[in-house]
Amino acid sequence: MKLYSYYRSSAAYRVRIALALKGLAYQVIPVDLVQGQQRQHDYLTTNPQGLVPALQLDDGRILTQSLAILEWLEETFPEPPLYADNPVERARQRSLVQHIACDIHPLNNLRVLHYLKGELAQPEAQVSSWYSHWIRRGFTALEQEVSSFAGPFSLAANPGMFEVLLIPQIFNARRFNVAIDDFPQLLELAERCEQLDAFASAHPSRQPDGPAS
Ligand SMILES: N[C@@H](CCC(=O)N[C@@H](CS)C(=O)NCC(=O)O)C(=O)O
Repeated sequence: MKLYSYYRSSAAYRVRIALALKGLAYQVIPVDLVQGQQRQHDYLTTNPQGLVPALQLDDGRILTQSLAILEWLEETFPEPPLYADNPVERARQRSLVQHIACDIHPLNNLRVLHYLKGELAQPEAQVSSWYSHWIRRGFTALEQEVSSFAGPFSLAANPGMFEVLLIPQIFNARRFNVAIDDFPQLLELAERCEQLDAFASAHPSRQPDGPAS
């Protein structure tokens, strides 16, 4: 499989974590978002939406939208599972996943920040305040949710789809200097995940197009 990715893209980071948790090999095709490669003709034939990630399957078919890719991975490679067996638990886990993917992340996407800075002429301080507001508001509710987990991770003994989404969102918060020290349960959960190989290997600092390369 080929993953169209950018090292700092949190949506691509999600997919990298899930691929690693499931032990699947893949090749990274870097798409430089800062240089605008996502809007160039070549990439638009892969994903007309001009966003990463996109996953090209071994037969050439292409999947886009990280949640759709993650659900496909879960259905196609069920081990180890990233959701609970129980339908009610699964619905609760999907709710946490959507909280991040639908209610936090899209508000702080690169093109949204560019629009605020460019078309709406907002100064840097206002844009940072916008960024921080939506992360902190989301994390306030998530901090409460995490306290009801039955073990150290969302799947009790193991991380699941929630952590696949949470860790990249925490990376984004740190990258943009959002104050998150007052979310200790989320930070402890992140620390537990970051000690696992699958999470460590998917980290932006370990990507072929990352700063160390
Ligand atoms: N809902 C999409 C969001 C993807 C997305 O926002 N990708 C960002 C990087 S995290 C991107 O490609 N941004 C490029 C741009 O805004 O021009 C998904 O989950 O795949």
